[in-house]
Amino acid sequence: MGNIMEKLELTAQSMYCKKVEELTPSELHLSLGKAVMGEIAPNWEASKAKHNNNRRAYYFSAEFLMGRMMYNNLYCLGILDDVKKLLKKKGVDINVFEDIDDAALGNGGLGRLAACYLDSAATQEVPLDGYGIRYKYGLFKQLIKDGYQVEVSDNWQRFEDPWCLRREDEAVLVSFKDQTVRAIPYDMAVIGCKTSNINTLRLWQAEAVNDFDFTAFNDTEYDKAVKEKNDAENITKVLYPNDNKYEGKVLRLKQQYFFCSASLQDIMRRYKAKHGNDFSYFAKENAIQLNDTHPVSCVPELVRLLMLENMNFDEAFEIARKTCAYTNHTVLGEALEKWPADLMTQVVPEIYHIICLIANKCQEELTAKGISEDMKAKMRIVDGNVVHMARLATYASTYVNGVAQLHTEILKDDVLKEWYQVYPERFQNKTNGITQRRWLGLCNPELAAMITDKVGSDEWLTDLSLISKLNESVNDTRTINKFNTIKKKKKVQLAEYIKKMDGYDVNPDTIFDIQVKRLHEYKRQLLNAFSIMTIYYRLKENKLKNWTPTTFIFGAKAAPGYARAKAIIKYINEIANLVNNDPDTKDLLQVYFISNYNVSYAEKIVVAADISEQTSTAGLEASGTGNMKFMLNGAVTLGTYDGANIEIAECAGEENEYIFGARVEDIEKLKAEGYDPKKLYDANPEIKRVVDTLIDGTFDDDGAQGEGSFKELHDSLLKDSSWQKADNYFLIYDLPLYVDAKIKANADYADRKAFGKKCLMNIANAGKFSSDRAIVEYAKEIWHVSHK
Ligand code: 26Q
Repeated sequence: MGNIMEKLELTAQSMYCKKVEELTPSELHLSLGKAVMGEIAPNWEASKAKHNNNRRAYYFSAEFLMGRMMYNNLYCLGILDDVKKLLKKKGVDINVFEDIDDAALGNGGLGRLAACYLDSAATQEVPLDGYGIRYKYGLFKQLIKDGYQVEVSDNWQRFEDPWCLRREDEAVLVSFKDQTVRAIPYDMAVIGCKTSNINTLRLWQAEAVNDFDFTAFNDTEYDKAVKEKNDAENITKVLYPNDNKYEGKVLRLKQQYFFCSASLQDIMRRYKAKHGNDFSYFAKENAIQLNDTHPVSCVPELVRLLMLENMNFDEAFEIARKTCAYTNHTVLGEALEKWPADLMTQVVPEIYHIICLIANKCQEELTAKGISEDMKAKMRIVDGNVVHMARLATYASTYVNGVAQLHTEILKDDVLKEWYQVYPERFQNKTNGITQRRWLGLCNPELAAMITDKVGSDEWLTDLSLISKLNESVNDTRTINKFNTIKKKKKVQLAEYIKKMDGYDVNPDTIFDIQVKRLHEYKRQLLNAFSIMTIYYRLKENKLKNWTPTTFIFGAKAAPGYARAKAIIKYINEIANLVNNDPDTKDLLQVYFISNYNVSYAEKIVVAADISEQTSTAGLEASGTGNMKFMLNGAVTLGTYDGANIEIAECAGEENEYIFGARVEDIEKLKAEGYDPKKLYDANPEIKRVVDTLIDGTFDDDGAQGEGSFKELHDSLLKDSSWQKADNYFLIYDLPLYVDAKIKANADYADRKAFGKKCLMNIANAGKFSSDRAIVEYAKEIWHVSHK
């Protein structure tokens, strides 16, 4: 500890010629970061050496949504409180680091899961290192202007980055059809909690091969040199802002191949230093986890690299298949990657060629197994001009897993049905998890202290199953009161934060009903909006008695090209404008759309919720992980039978959640019968009234007089289009059931003791949802590597 402060003083002096108390926030951030890095260097070196001597695993992911590193690293090192005190002595408030942007190198669930898994692997001493992309610009920052989303670029590196070491000496070359670039690794230390183990996240940055001395060239050469530099740097310039949507862009394909090739060359180099050219141990020593299909070019690239070592195709493929495993994160058709063959030929012809060899081998193998032509056709990896990445990943993997029980079942009997029939032994479930260090210990120290007190130690920080001891106290009035007091405190803190960030005056004496996640039709933020309008009209007409005042909080980024999602943001803001200013309802109902929802905002929000909104159409949310963060912090779930909600309700008891709406079987039945939302709408005046607020002038549709983006939303609910059925996500069917559930939750809240017990039941039974549990399952059942 003393060491860190001494190192900090020395760094401040040598870098800035300043005393610690004179540093600006960003200087302090850099100096303290560097001091921490110096402190952990010996443990990091030792962990690397240890990993190198044993079977190990790699997590390949196009996204790592790490969030702010400073507090987390100090926390995991066990020195956060001490550093806070020592800085305070110098008159520095540790909160200054809130001004430093976090690296948002991910979109949402998939990227955050990767970050939680790295954290858990480090803590559980699983030899797992991450490989990904060091985007110059992460996910855009969101402003709300006049109710609309406005995107601003995220230049996170302007604060510099003390957590990454540039490893110039380990750069490699990556070649495309008409371009070769340098891949420079940046290593981030992933610090375990209560262990000396430190893992590595290696992120690759693209740079030009030739660092020209520009001035030495004439004009044409100069332009050429600049072009080469720009073309190279463009590859890792920006994160694609799509969540759960495939987009077939050349640059995206380049990003994927770029980081896979660089990472594999890195792994091969390390392997060759140990074993020379004998690759017979490769699959015994290395496991690679593919985080969705984004890194699936890893398979043909590994085959290519092994063939360069004089192996034949069949041997090389056998090694690749034994090395890789694949996690699927979505069942949405529009999210499954299907790359046009001609585009692949344009960018990475050799890879496309190897994919064709794999596709042929697969068809031959299926023939040998006696699979029918009909089924074989459904399993083509290359089908005409289309390369099916999920099929390639499934064929070329030891294991395939879904991310919640229901999701895995849907993979087995729907999305990957044929593959399950032929290769049933490959399929596994690995229900997602979250790290309790960031998502309870760090973001809710008040609740963490109460839990430590009840459990008898803070061992739950590294073994969340111990939290079940809290079950003994769920009926205890004093414990419930204590919990309710803490929750209130977190609501006050959130209200202050919202005031600071968005300028809204939120009343912490109301129920906090919160929906924060990426904006997507299937997640049904619009359903929530409709339920609020339904309640608004009932309140105005005195049809709803005993309503406890509620604040509805939304936070969501829409992909910049997703017009409907952007229209939904505007619609929610229009509702906010109406109900927050209506004297009849403003003390009963408040609606706020907070801007720029991200990991740091999430840390303030999930701790303050009474009700967690998880309203996806049944069968469509693979798992969800936000739901787990709310549960762990003692919110009840108002949600559908979908993804991990089902397991959450199973663990906490269904009577402690508010589960509503059509289940997967119901949806299937509705589809088979020919679901007609127009009928329900015509038959139910309350539904009609609310849905029609999209077109009847209740709200301003951007001056388009009922012909703008709200009209398009209205049409999407009631009219079939060439590409989608009316009400594709079953909002109209679920709305009445949802409103009932919401009103029930509101009524139950009034009994502060009974409701507090429900919250405690959620906390006490959240043990399963630790990413420590998940990562140890991966270590044992998929990677076969060691763990604590
Ligand atoms: C693909 C191709 C081209 C451009 C973008 C993409 C792309 C990018 C991100 C496709 C999908 C994603 C993100 C998917 C995602 O976040 N899925 C979520 O994964 C979570 C972790 O398993 C689950 O909890 C969520 O249910 C799931 O939606």
